[in-house]
Order: sequence, then C-alpha cells, then structure tokens
Amino acid sequence: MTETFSHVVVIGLGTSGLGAARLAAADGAQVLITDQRPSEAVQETVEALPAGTLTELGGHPLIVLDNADLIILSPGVPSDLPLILEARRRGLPVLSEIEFAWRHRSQAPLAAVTGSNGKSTVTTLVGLMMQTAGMRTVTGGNLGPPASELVLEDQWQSWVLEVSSFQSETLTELRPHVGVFLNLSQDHLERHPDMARYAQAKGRLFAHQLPSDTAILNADDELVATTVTPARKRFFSLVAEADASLINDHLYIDGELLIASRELRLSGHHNIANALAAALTAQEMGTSLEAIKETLRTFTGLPHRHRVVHEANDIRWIDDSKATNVGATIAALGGYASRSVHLILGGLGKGQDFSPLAASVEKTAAAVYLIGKDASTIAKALEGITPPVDDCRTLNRAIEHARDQALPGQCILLAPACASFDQFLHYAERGKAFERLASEEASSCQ
Ligand code: UMA
Ligand code: ADP
Repeated sequence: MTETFSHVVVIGLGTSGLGAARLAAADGAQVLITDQRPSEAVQETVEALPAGTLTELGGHPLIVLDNADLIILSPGVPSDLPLILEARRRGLPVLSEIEFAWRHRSQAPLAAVTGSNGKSTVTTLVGLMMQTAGMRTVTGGNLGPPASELVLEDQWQSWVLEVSSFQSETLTELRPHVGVFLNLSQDHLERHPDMARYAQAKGRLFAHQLPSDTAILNADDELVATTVTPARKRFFSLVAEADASLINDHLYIDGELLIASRELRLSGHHNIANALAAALTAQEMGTSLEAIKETLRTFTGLPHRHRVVHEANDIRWIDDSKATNVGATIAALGGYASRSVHLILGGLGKGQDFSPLAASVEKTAAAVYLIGKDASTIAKALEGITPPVDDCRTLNRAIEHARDQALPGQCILLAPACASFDQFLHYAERGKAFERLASEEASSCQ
C-alpha cells in the first residue's frame, strides 16, 4: 500500500474485521477494533486478534476516533452509523475492508463479481478455470475468506473476489480489471432504502474502471446491461447473440463452440448464464478456452445451490437453501413441469415484495409449504393461486407435509426466497437440516 496509516480503527469484529485488523497490524499500525456486541459474545475472536490490538466492545463510542487516521468498515456495518458519520465529519478516510485489502495488491489482476444471484457460483467457476489453466489464482471476498486474509497469504498472482452490495456501497477507488454484473433483483432492502440505491451500490464496482478494463454484463437484464462504466463492455445472453451466448442448446464464446448445455454438470437454466459469464471473465483474465471447457464439464456446483440431496420412490429432494431472495427462487422454478414441485418457502423476508413469485409458483408448484417469520406476508402475496398454500411454521413440519403429498415424478424443493436467521444459524445450516430430514423422512416411508 502506498499510503501508510499509524492508527487504524476497525468497525465490526467478525471475519472481515479480524482479517482487516491482522492486515493493518502487519502494516505496523496500532489497531483498535470496536464491536457493538459485549466482550463475552466475541471472546473467541478477540483471542485471535494480533497481540497489542486495542478493543472497544459493547458499543461504538466516538472517543475511538481521537487518534485515528483510517477507519475500516466491516460489510455488515451500516454506513450511516453515527461513528462513521462523525469520522466523515472529521475528514477521516473511511474504507470498506475489501477496498483496504485491494489497496495492498491493486496491481494484481482482479476479477470482481457482483449481482443479486450467482456470485459465489461464478466466482468459484472463474477461479477454477484460471487454476485449471495453471494460473496462481485465489478466490474470496463475500464468499470467504475475506480479501484481507488473501492479501496476508501472498502466494498468488491473480484474484477473483465476490463483492456484495454491502461491500461495494462505499467503494471509492477499487478498480477490477474485469468486473462482472450478473443480474439484479430485489434483495437486502433491510439495508438499502430502495431498489435504486441497491442498484447504485452494486454499480459502484464499475465506476472506477478504466477504458482498458472490461465489464462483463448480462444483456438480458436491462438495468445490468446499461451499467455506467468507462470500461469496454462484453455481454452474455441466454436469448440473443452476444459475446457469449446460448444458441440451439450450445454455449458459444465469440462464435466459437464451448460445450453443449447438456454437458454442464450444473443444474438449472440460470446456471447456463453463470457458465457464459464465467467463461467470458476467465477468457478476459487470460485463460485458455481449453481450460474453460474442461472446468465447465467437471464443476458440479456449490452446496445448497439447487442440488439434489436425496432421491427415493422417484421423488427428488432438492436443496436450494441459498435461494434467499425472490429472484433466486424464480430461477430455481425455471425448468420444472407444471404442478411438479412441492415448494418450501419462507424465513426472513428482508423487506422484499413477494408478488413476483406468484406466476412461477402458479406454473410449476403442486403445493406450497410456508415456514418462518414472514410466512403470512408470503401467503398474502400468493393469494388466489391454484396450488394449496399450507402454513407449516417449521421446516420439520413442512417436510413431513410435503413427503405425505409428493407423488412419483415430482420433487420437494427447498428454495425459500428468504434469509434463514429467524430459525437457523445460516442458510447452510438450513440446507443441512433439509438434507438430514429428507433422508430420514424418505426412508421412514419406504
Ligand atoms: N457489528 C457492529 N456494529 C454494527 C453492525 C455490526 O459492531 O453496527 C458487528 C457485529 O456485532 C459482528 C460483526 O460486526 O460482530 C459482523 O460483521 P459483518 O456483519 O460484516 O460480518 P463478517 O463476519 O465480517 O462477514 C462479512 C460478510 N457478512 C455480511 O456481509 C453480513 C460475509 O458475508 C463475508 O463472507 C465475510 O465478511 C468475508 O468477506 C456473509 C453474508 O451473509 C456470508 N453476506 C451477504 C450475502 O451474501 O447476502 C451480503
Ligand atoms: P450469491 O453468491 O450471489 O448468493 P450463489 O451462487 O451462492 O449466488 O447462488 C445463490 C442462489 O441463487 C442459489 O439459490 C442459486 O441457485 C441461485 N442462482 C445462482 N445463479 C443464479 C442466476 N444467474 N440467476 C438467478 N439465480 C441464481
């Protein structure tokens, strides 16, 4: 990093706060980390901090700013926190953790992936494609590990970062050599005041690019396709000819055949868009088409993203617990036949409008089973649809009811369109519970 800071304040003691504290300490700075949680709640993380780190726990008093010359934000910290407003008033630089990390390796080729859905899948795919081509590439950011921890590793030459809207919202200079914008649908309206501000937060990833950089954009999503950036634009599309496109069930890049869509190990039509976006990105990062093709033929996807976890009595159980917003659930329902899906929906709605779900549910669902805190909001949005809507409250009960109703040839799909925190630690725990209960329930009725 060109600029050096001697007194760094990190806000938020989660995984990115810990990474930022380690990196700032490695730079030789005196680090103070502050968290709203009391010390007993963050004891384990405090113990992992570098020796000499100061802590201010149980709140964010303004006094922590007194000696500070840099403030680093964890992504989960809202940017209108009084401490941050005061820091800005005092003219202190405020950087998100990801930008702080990037400043240390800003010359290393960076591909950065954003969008409402598919970020982790595409980030992983691009990383694998580059590694398959023999490049020393690491992946991280929102899917973990945090970018600061990657910088500390140092044994790599290029990186692929997943960037959430929380991370891009405050970017002031981060410049991906290749920026990827997959799609835009409602999400995180608990944090961003409206869709326009959410889109704006995502768009900041492209604002500091140069004409020599590249923006990979989804031509089928109007808001995404018109992203403002000085970078050269390359497009992918499922429905029209573009730099990367799907034509007669085959994936092409610059008119050259990559593979047939049936050769992809990923399931779901949306994953073809992800494959096209990843192929364009990897190509821009210098990967050979051979490595791209090989990776597309072998990658089976990440856990909890539309994966068959059990099959018995000709009924498939599909874990798409990571479908935490309406857009992902609509994508999940994309390829199914009429009345073939027993759909489990619900959890924490994050302020979303659920009404766009109704058409896809009407088309494909045999029945809907609601769980979690925002079940009644979803029930209201689905009023008038033909498939029955059963408020089951818990995942256990939803699975029991779905198992009783499902017929051979149908599937039971967990694609909840909601976050999980009301009933589970996180989406992965919800997915694991689904998988465990699926195999128990399915075997109990054999
Ligand atoms: N905190 C405060 N003050 C506040 C708010 C929070 O002190 O006003 C503290 C909390 O008490 C907690 C800490 O901040 O101790 C948590 O920080 P954080 O929420 O930024 O979480 P991290 O553990 O640092 O994880 C973050 C991302 N989390 C969020 O964006 C909410 C992780 O993404 C990411 O993997 C990690 O950085 C590494 O980059 C998770 C996520 O859910 C998976 N992301 C959202 C998503 O994908 O939809 C955006
Ligand atoms: P993210 O990191 O953006 O959350 P993931 O790859 O983890 O993305 O996938 C999250 C959810 O979105 C999963 O339910 C997955 O099936 C779905 N999904 C993946 N790619 C897309 C896409 N291109 N469009 C819509 N939904 C998608």
